[in-house]
Amino acid sequence: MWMIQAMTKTQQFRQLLQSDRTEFLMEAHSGLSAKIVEEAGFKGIWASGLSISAALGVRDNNEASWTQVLEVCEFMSDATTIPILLDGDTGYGNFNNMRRLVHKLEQRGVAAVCIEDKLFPKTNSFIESEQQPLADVDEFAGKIKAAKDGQSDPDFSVVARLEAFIAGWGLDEMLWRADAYYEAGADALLIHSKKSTPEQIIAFAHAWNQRPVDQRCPLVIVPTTYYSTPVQTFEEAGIKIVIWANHNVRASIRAMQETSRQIFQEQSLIRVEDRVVPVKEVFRLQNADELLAAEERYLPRRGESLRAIVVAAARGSDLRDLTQAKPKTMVSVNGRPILHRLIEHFRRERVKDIVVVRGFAKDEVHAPDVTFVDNDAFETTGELYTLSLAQKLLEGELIISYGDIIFRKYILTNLLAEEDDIVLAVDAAWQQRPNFNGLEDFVSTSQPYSRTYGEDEVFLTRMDTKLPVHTINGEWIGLCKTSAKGTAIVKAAIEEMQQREDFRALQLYDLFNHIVSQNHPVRVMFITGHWVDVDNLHDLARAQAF
Ligand code: SPV
Ligand code: MG
Repeated sequence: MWMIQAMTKTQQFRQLLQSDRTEFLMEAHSGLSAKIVEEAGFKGIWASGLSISAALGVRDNNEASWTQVLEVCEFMSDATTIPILLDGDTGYGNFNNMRRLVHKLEQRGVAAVCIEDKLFPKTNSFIESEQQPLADVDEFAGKIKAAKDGQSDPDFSVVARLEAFIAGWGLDEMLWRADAYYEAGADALLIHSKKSTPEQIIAFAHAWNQRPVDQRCPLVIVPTTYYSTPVQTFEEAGIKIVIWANHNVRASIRAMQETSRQIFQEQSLIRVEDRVVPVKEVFRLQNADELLAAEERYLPRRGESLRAIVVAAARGSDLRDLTQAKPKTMVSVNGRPILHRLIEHFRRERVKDIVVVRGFAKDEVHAPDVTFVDNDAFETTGELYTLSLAQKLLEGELIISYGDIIFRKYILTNLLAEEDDIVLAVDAAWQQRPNFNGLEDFVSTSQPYSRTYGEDEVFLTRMDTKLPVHTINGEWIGLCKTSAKGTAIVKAAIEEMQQREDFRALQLYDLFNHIVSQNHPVRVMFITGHWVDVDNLHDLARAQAF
């Protein structure tokens, strides 16, 4: 079987060093700029000391600690798939600091490090360079050796950077040092020059390339000052890698200065908006879509949490003294108010957002993390009016529930699993109810309940407290589930019904009958018992025994 093995970043860097063409590294100083470099098409990144320190707001004098630089490199490495060559200054100390640096860089996915033959703390090569002392050759060679001996990945590269030209020395000093560094194990040499022409580089390359192949390594250059030199010149000189060393930080400084200045002066974003990338581009660079997809996979589904609207405005006067000072939804069943039992059922399922419309003794209706809506006209209005007060909250998947019911958990579970737009839980065993009080929501359905054949096709035809007995197929238990589309149908129905003069007196069965009359199917999910609505002391006794 063929396996295509992706190259490691260290192997990729080696390939750049061994390329038969001149290759290019582009500067980056952060995860964001590194990503931009990769997207532009570069095969490698120069993690510039100048740029990283500038972006951190400090000088290029080892003011940022080596671990702070390492942190930046880690972000850059995480954000990209191409190799990073870190500008490791002087290695942040002696041979011992150097080998520890290599160890940590390997851990963070950095492919190579470049160290320069100066003294810690270093100064940028373009600042008073001729007063900068160079490292002792043997000390620096020892540092290279320690780095090479310290690496665990055989493909990790160490680039030795020669600063003799920068410090005012000539070709001989350069070549002598170059031989020593190569001898110590350097995988490449970075020849630095601050001239505005490439003459020093060309001269060095020319002399270096006279060496037998087994006594020389690839050359790297940084043409910041001799920027007008055509790349072809470097190619002809046999330069392997050209580093564009600081142009992203310089570009961003210009862009940030202009933008800040403009916004400050104009106190407006109007003329700036089109000159900056859209926020969407920021999200794209951050790979925000990947997180959204992962959330789908790993988080409880966002769209799945749904709302319940509990209609609980009625006093429930048949409960007599028990509802003297509080509504029936707050009457305790075995020590806990009915409302609290209901809410617990809801929350255990995916119904997290609970709205309670209260009316009678509203101050006695309480529950944690619930949104309350008040029907202060509860004495003269019906259930539909109560529900309509939560009209604005009618959106998305929804449970509409009475506030005085107790039921077995599976009823809610099964109802939530239904996929129809509007589904009612209907008790087919309604006749086993021990007493009737004239308030039952009886239903007629498209076909009667049957244990033997599927109920998928059973729909509501009518709901009322008064129905001819022979047409009754069950009793609605006060639980209705709607899909987002079903909720919209309910909402529209309420809006239409609000035009009716008798709207304030209407009940929930009027709502369902209206919906049916509009030819919207209302599905029936049959159950047989396992619920109680607490209307009177009789019901309460049954509920306590439940
Ligand atoms: C850097 O980019 O930090 C360098 C290159 O070391 S230079 O600034 O040209 O010295
Ligand atoms: Mg530097």
